[in-house]
Amino acid sequence: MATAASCLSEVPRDALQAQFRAEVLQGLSQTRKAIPARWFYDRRGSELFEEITRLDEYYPTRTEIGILADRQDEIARAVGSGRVIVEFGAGSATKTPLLLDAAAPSAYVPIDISGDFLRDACAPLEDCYPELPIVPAEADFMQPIAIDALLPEGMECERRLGFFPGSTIGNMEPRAAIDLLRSMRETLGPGSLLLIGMDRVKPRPVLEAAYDDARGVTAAFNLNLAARINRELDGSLPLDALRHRAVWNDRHARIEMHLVAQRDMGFEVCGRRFDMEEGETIHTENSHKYDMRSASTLLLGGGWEPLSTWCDADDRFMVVLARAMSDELSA
Ligand code: AVI
Repeated sequence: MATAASCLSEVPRDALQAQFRAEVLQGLSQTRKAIPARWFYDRRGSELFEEITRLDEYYPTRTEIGILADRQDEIARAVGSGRVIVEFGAGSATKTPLLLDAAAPSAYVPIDISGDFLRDACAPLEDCYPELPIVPAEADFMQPIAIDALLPEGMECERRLGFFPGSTIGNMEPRAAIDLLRSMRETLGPGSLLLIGMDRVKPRPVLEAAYDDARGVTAAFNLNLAARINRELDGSLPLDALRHRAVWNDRHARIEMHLVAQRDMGFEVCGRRFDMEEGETIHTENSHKYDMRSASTLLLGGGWEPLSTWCDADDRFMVVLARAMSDELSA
């Protein structure tokens, strides 16, 4: 009885395109040029990211899958069965079934801004879990979402488990991450739990290799953002004169990705002219890494009290289960 297809709200393509344009123009106008990482993910960018997750150097995906698989029984005991699972981002074919098998949910609600990815993610799950109500929501999960309106009758007030794997939280500045965690708490409601993947701080060479692989897939992923600007915003960024750089910033505990100008250059985007000097960069991504204390501080700031943490044997990655705090405690 899979009941896919009721979508909460279409995010109009025009609105998204206008936002892309505004954020690129604003980001390139700053003294330190920067473009939000979420614009990496057009179709080509998403394909390249999938390729990244299979690279030898990129440990997070397979390490998180290993934790979810090895600790399935413990996770099952900790979350209990019969919750509505709300996944933030379209479900991944490898991670989501591990949780669906462990938690035996009453319904599964994947939320993603891209209807295409939602449909691709839901189709195989509908085949594998024919009895499970699957309710995709095409929406921006950065904002609170009224889940009740989507759920089959009688399921509105069931307790929920949020699932946010992949350490995607790390791509946000701490303040934005806290806002997102608060918004998730509102979406999920009182009594809810959150299972979240968080990448751990580790030696610089391991981190820098994960974001600058030998085959150049991450470089292509980074450069695709400039190519996307050229394609969609009538840009003339000289792709051959931009180079990928991934560097560990110890002060902020994050990997930063930049596009570095190899020579002085001028280019246009949407009819506006921009200049870069040789060595100047466009900052394209932050990927924050956490230790136990910083993970816990972030979650508490977002209104979530950590209950359990599972790590791999080498302490590369952690999966944290947290409980929604009451309004008085989290204020
Ligand atoms: C999606 N996100 C968690 C990835 C990360 O590791 O920060 C994005 C990525 N950027 C380069 N490689 C992977």
